[in-house]
Amino acid sequence: MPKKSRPSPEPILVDHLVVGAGFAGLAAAIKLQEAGERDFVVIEKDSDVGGTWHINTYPGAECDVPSQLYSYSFALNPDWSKVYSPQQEIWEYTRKVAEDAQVLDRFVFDTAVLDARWDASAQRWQVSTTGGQYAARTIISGSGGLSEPRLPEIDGIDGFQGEIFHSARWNHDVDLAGKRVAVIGTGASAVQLVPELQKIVGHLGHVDVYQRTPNWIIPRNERRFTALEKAAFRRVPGLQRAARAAVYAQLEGRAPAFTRFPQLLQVVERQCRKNIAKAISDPELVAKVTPDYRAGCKRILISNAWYPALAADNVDLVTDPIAKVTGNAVVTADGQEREIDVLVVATGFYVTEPPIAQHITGREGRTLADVWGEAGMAAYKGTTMHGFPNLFQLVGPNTALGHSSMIFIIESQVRYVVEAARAMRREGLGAIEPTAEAQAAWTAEVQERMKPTVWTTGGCASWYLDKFGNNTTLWPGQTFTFRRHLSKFDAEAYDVAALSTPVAEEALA
Ligand code: N01
Repeated sequence: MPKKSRPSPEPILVDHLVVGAGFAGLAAAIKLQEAGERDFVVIEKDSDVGGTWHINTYPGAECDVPSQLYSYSFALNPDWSKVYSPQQEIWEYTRKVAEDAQVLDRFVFDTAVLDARWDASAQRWQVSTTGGQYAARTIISGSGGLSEPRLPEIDGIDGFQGEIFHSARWNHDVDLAGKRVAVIGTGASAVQLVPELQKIVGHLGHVDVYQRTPNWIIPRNERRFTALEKAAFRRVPGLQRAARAAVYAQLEGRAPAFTRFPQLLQVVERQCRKNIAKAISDPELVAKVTPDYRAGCKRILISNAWYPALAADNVDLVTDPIAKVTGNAVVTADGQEREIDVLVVATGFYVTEPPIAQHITGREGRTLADVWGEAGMAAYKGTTMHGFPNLFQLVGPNTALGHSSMIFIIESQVRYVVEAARAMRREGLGAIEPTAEAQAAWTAEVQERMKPTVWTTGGCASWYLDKFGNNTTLWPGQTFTFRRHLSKFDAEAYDVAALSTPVAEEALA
């Protein structure tokens, strides 16, 4: 059974403290264990494994990356029900992987990091959590790029009298049948949930969708796997790996269009226009949903249901800017007031200012949020930060993708982190941190490669960009290049210090 969190007066000494039990933290736990690094604890603020796939339970939540690739390379699943798996199935997959790997006894749930400080004399991170204190040689943070909901700052929203919730905190206790619902936002989450909502509210209810910027949306090539396919995946050696490799190659083939030749994305725009034309005949609505920037500048979405939902009788797409929210209505800049019972905010997450950074204080007494606040997020190889010894950030700066599966990136980073942990043990190192020069050179190279990308040149404002206008979110290249960069732990790029206190040998298996 997983451990329950319990406040403890004395810090618990661990070699590795993994933060977060989503895809990243779980992979770290499994790979640390495989490497014989058995002295670790995973703390998770939620009540179970799965991260975003446990928390996001809004109707219609599914993955928009094919699950053959949106799964661990070391835990293929022959039982995916369809090409793009639903949330519940992905969450159950993470749970099963954790159980099969027998790591759950190292997980402490319902426990959040309050404060983490580097203690140079002990060469440990002193970490306070809602469940007690830890003193850890390393912190491996898998805290998630899309975990902290961003609520819109709209005049009067706090005074709304009806039910209000974020897409990532769906309130299943609210009966939506026959209700008048407003949805603010038209990103990946809204595109999945609005078509379901349209059915749930039914012909007695109504949905107003408030769109600030339209997205390019291609058809979803969806189909269920047959029993025969599943049996073949299970029994024919290499078949599922080949299917996975085919998906990988197909998605990877798209990367150059995003990173070097954005004009190629006009092909996607044509596909999207056809997707619109198939479902919407009203020219005014067609104009409203057609973006005026290059496809790919914002994440390209996939859906067969979004445009038909917008064209339905019980849905209105509102593009006038929201002026304010009153006790029972949303009021737009043109003065129109639309009464509602429920307000759903599908307005995304804090991505370029991750909240966990406020809780981590490095070698020079400054928080990661302070350091990143000055010039934007930066990390050597997207993983380690100058001034923050022995801290590893999974899904760190410039590691996210616009074209493929994040699980590939996560596994690349986890391999690097485990290599670093082994090198520290082998070489008797107590502290490692990337040199300022190595980190600056890496960041400069990434930003140089960002210049021709569609995210820079595509003519849109996206959450990929920070307040300085820099894209500190996405990896501007092929995923195999990223993996190659992280294929071995490069100690020469690091300032290292010898261990000042012995490490318990029994920590090694
Ligand atoms: O959030 P978003 P999301 N007033 O930030 C609008 C992943 N994901 O939760 O475009 C009015 O994309 C905002 O408008 P604009 C995926 O990586 C994956 O939908 O900024 N509107 C936008 O329309 C995705 O990219 C899956 O002009 C406001 C929306 O809210 C990421 O999560 C599924 C506003 C926010 O869109 C985030 O997606 C779902 C305001 N004040 C999500 N503020 C998979 O299938 C914001 N908006 C894997």
